[in-house]
Amino acid sequence: MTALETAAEPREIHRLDYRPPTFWVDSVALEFDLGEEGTVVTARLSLRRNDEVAEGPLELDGEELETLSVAVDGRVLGQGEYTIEGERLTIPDLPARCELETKVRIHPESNTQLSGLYLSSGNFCTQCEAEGFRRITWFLDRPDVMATYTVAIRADKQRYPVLLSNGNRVGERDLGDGRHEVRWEDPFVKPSYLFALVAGQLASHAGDFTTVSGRTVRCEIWVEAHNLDKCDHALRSLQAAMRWDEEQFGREYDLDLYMIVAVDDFNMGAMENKGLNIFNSKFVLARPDTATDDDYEGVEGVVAHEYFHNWTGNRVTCRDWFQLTLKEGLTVFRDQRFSADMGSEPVKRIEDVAMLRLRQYAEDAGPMAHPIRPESYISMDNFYTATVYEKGSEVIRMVDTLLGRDGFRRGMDLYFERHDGQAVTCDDFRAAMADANGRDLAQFERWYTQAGTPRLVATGRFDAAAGTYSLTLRQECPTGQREEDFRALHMPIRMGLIGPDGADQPLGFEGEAAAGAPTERVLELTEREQTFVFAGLTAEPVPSLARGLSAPVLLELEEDEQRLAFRLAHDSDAFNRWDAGQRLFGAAILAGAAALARGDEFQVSKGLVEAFRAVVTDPSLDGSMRSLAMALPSELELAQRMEIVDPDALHRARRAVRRALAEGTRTELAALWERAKPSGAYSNDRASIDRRREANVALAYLSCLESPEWTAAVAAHFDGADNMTDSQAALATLCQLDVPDRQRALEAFYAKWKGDPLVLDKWFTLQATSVLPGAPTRVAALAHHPDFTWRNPNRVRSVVGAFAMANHSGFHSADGSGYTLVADAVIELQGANPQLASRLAGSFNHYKRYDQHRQQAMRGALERIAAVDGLSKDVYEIVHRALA
Ligand code: B3K
Ligand code: ZN
Repeated sequence: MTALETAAEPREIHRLDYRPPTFWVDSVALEFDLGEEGTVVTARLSLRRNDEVAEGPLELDGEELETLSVAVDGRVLGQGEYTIEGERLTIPDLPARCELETKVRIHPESNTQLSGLYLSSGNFCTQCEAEGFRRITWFLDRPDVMATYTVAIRADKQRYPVLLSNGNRVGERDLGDGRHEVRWEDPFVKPSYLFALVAGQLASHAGDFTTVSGRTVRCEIWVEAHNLDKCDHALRSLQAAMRWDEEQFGREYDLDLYMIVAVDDFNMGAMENKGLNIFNSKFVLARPDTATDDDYEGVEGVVAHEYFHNWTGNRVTCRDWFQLTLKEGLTVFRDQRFSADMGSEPVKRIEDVAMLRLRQYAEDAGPMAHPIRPESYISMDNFYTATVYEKGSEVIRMVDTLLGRDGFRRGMDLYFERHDGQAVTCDDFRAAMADANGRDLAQFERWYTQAGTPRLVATGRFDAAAGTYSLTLRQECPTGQREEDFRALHMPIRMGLIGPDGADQPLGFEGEAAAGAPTERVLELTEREQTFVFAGLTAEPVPSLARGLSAPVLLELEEDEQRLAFRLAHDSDAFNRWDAGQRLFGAAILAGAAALARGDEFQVSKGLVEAFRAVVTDPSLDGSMRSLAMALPSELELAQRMEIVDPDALHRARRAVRRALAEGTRTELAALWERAKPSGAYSNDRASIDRRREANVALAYLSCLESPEWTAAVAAHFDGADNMTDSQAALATLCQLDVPDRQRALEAFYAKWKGDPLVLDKWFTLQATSVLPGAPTRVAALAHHPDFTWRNPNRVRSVVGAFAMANHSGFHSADGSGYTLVADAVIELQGANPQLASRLAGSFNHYKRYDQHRQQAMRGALERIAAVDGLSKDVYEIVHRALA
């Protein structure tokens, strides 16, 4: 028998098995006696039988609870009156209405999973989504059970002066024995996953927000006192998000208090608990000398995302976890739009699509492919995926495109009107959108049921005599999915036709009056294949399709280097300009990799260098756009397009293209650096951010020349930096160069920042992502550094995560040592922190796409993980899907 067959099989949950609960919980009263060695939780639930379900016992979820007592309506139940089996407490005979009181002891002090109640930097905090509340008390731990909560927290006054929970603070008293109690009340019904508690030594940076109806909301950012000077950006971001949601969606905040707490040990980015968000400190703390411009944008985006959940997620929540994209896809869409409004729309769109293609398209093409509304799971935590979030957002974006901005708003209004205070489904959302606009969105449901990235094959034919251009668009089954399961999707394709002069042509359909025709249209596809004929054209146009990536598809259109360079120079859609460049550079690198794999030489074409030069010098591009347009597609992204991935050839080809572009345009790059390099003191206005971006990308290219002159310039840039953006960029560049300045700069950076965990994470990441030879050995050494710990997820991700996900050539080192290292990490972590371990285990998901030798090595790594005794269900699910 193989290890696979002996491993105990965890239970799989199916979407179609949804059953309503036998009881509702109307209100919950919780009492916490927080202690250093064990915490006692008393829960009083007002239960009401669900009339829709004829009969059935009460079944509560619980995990790692020591049950001290169970009482109904004040009477303690005897042994025979209830059963506890595994993670379930069952009480067979209960009146239709009653009060259930349970008392349990839990151990936050030894909770390393960071789910439920745990300690971070000596402070208590919680994480309950998806199923962490059951690790705190017995409960109907499912999102369709919504209740009001009152909470009393008791703890030592010295050690835990600050005691927080959801809602409003309604009382405080001294308990006399060195302990105190604070009481909280949340008037809004919520599911258990939104419960939160924080206790510890914290200080707050606060400000006010006046809502559109004139109410004053107090906004508090809670951190360890030494971080108080890094909170202002988070506070301002919160206030901006509150205003934006009022203006764009008419959504006002509903409590008088909004709190954000930053904790260092957190499995993901942040959590939208009602009135008491808990954040990974990475998405709160920012000061110019510790956080980059990108970090600032990250804080703004995540603060906004969690705030937007107050309406899309909290006031209207999910009926069951299969509906997760109902709140996540929608909220990502809202935060993306917010960030676009705060900064640059095309830049934001490019960043989002780049991430979508890198992470989500890859997920869609591998063993974890699932529809945005999955059909089954073993561990829900494994389904907080790029597909549910980012593709989910793309699906909402298509609704917005199909209905128009006003129509979308009408749909949102109806959605809130119908479902405020309810736990609902993706179908309910779609129905609100359709009904508010008198539209049929039945076919659109297929985006919720079909997995994979559809291919859209485009062909165009110009008829010079007739002056027509026929565009045929054909939807093809996604790679890895079964042809018989694929049905045509309803998708909007935004497009234009570019004339020889570079201008968009009027798009008159054949048989229509050409006069006044728009120069851009949204074609609505509903069939496998459709042809659109445009008339009145005097010369063959160049099509620009799926502008702004108007549908999450893989667009396949034959375009040679000349045509791509033309679109890179002329496409009126900023996104498609960038995309043309990515296709152009990507094709060159892939052709180079193929040549190198055959043992041939390859040359970068003159045309490619000229196209690049145009980007470097184009006066119409702002610095952010220029830096995006100059960036070559990553090895990880290009690997997705290779038949059999050859990491070495790919790496060498990309390097060669980079160097050839730098050599061919060194004069222009140097001029760009001269123009944009730091001058005067740091400022964080948009123009300064743009300049920093283009300066740093120019310098990074120049460093490829490996000349003493430019290496010295990078070192000087590092030494002179007065902000983290420049400091990190310079150090990142040095980390890819085999020069003495690299070690010197790393030591200086460490000496300066060793006391700041978030900055130290950067120091680890820059080394873990260095592609210099010997990467696995260096990364193994980093994991033995005195500042490394397996207990802090940010630190683990900064070393092992960064290596596995962002150092393609290092992770895939031919000797397999990269795989061994990551598999060892998964095994090390899987018991203590299954969620973190399972994310890392996903690094092997694409092993089948590599050469035989690497495939075998990765398969071996997966099998070694699968053979671990008592493997956590999170890791089990990932590994078994990959091996299947
Ligand atoms: N809703 C949380 C994610 C919870 C993840 C649970 N494993 C953060 C967010 O999406 O806003
Ligand atoms: Zn979210």
